[in-house]
Amino acid sequence: TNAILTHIQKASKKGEKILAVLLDPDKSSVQEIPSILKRIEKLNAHFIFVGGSFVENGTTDLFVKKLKNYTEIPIVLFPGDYSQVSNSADALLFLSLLSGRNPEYLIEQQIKAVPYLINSSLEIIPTGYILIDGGTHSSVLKISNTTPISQKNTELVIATAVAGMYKGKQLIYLEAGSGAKNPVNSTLIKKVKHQISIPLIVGGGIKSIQQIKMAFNSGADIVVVGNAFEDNLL
Ligand code: 1GP
Repeated sequence: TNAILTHIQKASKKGEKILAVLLDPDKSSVQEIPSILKRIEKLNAHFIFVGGSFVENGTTDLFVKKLKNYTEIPIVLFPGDYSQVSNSADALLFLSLLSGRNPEYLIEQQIKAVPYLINSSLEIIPTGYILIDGGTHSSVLKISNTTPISQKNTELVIATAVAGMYKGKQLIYLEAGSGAKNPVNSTLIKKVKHQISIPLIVGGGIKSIQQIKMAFNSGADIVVVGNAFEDNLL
């Protein structure tokens, strides 16, 4: 099925905004799940993204299964590498790091993921992932060994997003990096949104309700919050 993508596309057409809370199985313990879920429901988040940069093999699956015991909120995998797959999740963002020039994150990891995905019922959503300079040395940057695009280089960010759309990506994700000092700025979100006809995800360094609203008002269809949620700022 493609229930999750259809949901996102419909919401995007209607201008309905989607808040996603990112949980890192490496940072949150399974015991904390019930209380985490209470906070997520209070925030009115529509999706739970699960993923991280350094997650041990098997941890993701246990974590997702436990979440599923307690909630109906759709779980979308946002994997840091090919091993972070769980068939208990609802969907998987099949990411290509389009801003980078490292073949490992353009195609190698995707090929390595196939044995985990080929017989699964997970909904796989082709997603163009674009790393924007958030003013901090993020773990995406470290691990992928790629250069983020400057927030000032609007033309390159737009061209990368549009190329992703032409390549058949169903979503574009503008990522300032986990814990970014500077989230993706409002002008950049507006300009990218204006040039693409597929839903736009924005994340990295968003720390307040005000910043969430700003990203939504600029044109983000989905806003992702990770650290701010984990640090109890929301
Ligand atoms: C990181 O976009 C996500 O991949 C969320 O970032 O943890 O800074 O909210 P934060």
